Amino acid sequence: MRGKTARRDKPQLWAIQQLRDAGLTVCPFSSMPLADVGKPGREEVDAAFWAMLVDAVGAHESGATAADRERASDSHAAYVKSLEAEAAHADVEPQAVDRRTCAQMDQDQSRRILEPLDLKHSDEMGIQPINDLLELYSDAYRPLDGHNIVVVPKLMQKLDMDPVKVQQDLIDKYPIRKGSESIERGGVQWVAGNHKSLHYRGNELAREKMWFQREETWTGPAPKINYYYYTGVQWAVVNAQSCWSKCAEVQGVMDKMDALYERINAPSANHVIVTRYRGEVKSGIGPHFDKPQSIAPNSLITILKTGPTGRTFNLYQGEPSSNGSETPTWSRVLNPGDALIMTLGANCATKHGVPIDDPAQCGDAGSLCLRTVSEKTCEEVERHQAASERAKQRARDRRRTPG
Ligand SMILES: O=C(O)CCC(=O)C(=O)O
Repeated sequence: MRGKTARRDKPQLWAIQQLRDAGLTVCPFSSMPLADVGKPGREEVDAAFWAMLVDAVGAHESGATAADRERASDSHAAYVKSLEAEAAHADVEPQAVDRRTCAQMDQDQSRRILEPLDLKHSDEMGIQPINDLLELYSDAYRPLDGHNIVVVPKLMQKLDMDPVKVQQDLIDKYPIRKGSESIERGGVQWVAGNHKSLHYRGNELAREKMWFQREETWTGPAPKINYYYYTGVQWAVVNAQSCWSKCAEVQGVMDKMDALYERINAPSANHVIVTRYRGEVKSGIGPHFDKPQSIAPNSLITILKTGPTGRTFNLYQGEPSSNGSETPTWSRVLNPGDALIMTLGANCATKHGVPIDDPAQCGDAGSLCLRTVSEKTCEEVERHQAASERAKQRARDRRRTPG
């Protein structure tokens, strides 16, 4: 990319993605974090980022003038502003985009991200671990023909884990942060669906969550945060993530799962999201696929079902109908201890969800979802958190003084 030849109004996002894929986390010219390009609804941010890059390169070329440097400085400021506006938007805009448009943008954007990653290859890499699981457990099966997804009934019990006790101990031992209660950075805690940092486009989530990573968070000489990007994730909630060595229940599960992953030659997971679906409320998760931006291409995604009650689990193929509704191609109750394990490729080629059943018919349930995801430095996370806070403050100020 050359400053005077690249068009600043024609973002070449693949070039930025290539730098990120090569392991670069900041722009070598501007020192700004290299953007996670191509997310749905980020066209403005992406365009501002690209313009900043082109101008920054221009300002470093021989013969650059004071005007070139000034332009670079202006576009740097414009990029920072666009990030802040985006962070504010995420919190204050209620239902700005309808679900179907969102789903379509997700699909389109994932295809763009996945093409250069050669997902077919990554799915092929995943065949062996999936076949190994089918061989290890005679009752394991593929729920969808032609996809690298396997269900292993009662995997937790087979590995000497108790899915009911794991969930109950997590509920009994750790605090839950609700509404606008503060989150203890790096502490083991639940975050309620009504917590402000879990709101998605102004709506409460119908489930509760905990986040864990393999390594220490926020401490040590070069602390890192394992970051899993999903639609609606807010920077503030990253503080709720802790190291699983602080939580005997998750540590116990991960010891067993590490050994299993090693046996089937799968890259070990470094990130776990615990979800609780309360029996007394309508709780679940709609059809979705895990967003691939931050997930290691050759890795597995494992969902371990916990809690006292089984819940229906749906797999979907194909596009939603014209009214946006989606019909599952596979639908079955997954019982406590069952595991559903899939390659990133299979995840992206399908959708999955836990339908919002009639609460009268379903009790407390939950899951642990294991992934292998990217990492960010704590400074990067703090920069994003500060920008997001500033933007929220400005949005609040604007609401107080309209016009
Ligand atoms: O809880 C489950 O069974 C599914 C969880 C899930 O799909 C997710 O967290 O993305």
